[in-house]
Amino acid sequence: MIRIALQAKGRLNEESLALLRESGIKIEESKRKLLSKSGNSPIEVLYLRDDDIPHAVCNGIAYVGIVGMNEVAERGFDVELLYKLGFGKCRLSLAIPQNEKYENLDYFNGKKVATSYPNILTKYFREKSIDCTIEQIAGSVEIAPSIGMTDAIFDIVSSGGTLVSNGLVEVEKVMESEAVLVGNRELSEEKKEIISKLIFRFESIIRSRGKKYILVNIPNEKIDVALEILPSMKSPTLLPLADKNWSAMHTVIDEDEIWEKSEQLKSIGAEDILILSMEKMIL
Ligand code: PRT
Ligand code: ZN
Repeated sequence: MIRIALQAKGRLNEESLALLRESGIKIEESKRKLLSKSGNSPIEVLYLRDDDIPHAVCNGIAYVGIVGMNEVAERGFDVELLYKLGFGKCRLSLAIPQNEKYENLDYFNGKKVATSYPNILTKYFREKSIDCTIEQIAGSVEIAPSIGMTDAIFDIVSSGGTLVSNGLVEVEKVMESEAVLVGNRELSEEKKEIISKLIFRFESIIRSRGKKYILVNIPNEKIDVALEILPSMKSPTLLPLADKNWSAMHTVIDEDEIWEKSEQLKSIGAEDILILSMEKMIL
């Protein structure tokens, strides 16, 4: 049995559960339970606050966990980084009031910074030889400068909207973060095997994100040009059509390229372009 720690509620909860569900792991969706067994796999889910996940994985209460890289770095527990999951993307940045003049990191010498991530920031300032006072606060970090508590903040930024609405401007990006799968360092071979199967499923799902399946009919004399327009994982599948002068080409493309590639294909005489969603990409 593999116990996986997930955030009980919050920004990572839904996508973490979706990843398990898409991996074919059925989990009872009772919100009040701390521990939920899968009905069809040797997996149980332990719901925790994200702050507690690195510790739970490090001491073996859970064998693996899904948590933001920022929490892993802040807590400092020795866990193995198994896989980057591509969601919950954000950055940890230093921000100062908009009306302040900023040239470089020396700005922070002798200043006070509010943050919920004191360990990451202490390490950063130490490496950069900046002498700055760090005020640890649990939440609403962004209001600290406006109430005169600190000169600046160090916090998670995603769209940047929170900074703007609090009259702050981002001046230094200290680390990038995303949700990661972390593991306990002393797992049995049997558990490692179950986890590597889980990672294989996660990979197949994550790889297919942002990709589409394209089917297009091409006149045979244009196949070479179409191959240049549609490079693919190996090479596109080509199937003859009933009309001997035409072939169907199937391949995978990036979602952002759909319109540009479709227009290029149309311009060389391609017809009947179908774009389909992709669920999993197993290589
Ligand atoms: O209750 P629990 O302790 O489990 O949850 P939490 O409140 O500590 O964390 P939660 O659910 O807010 O975030 C979980 C994780 O999501 C974080 O540790 C990050 O890894 C990741 N993440 C991704 C974010 C954001 N994006 C994010 N934008 N976490 C927080 N924010 C907040 C940020 O603190 C700031 O207040 O959103 C605001 C900034 O957003 P923008 O878009 O305005 O820049
Ligand atoms: Zn938290």
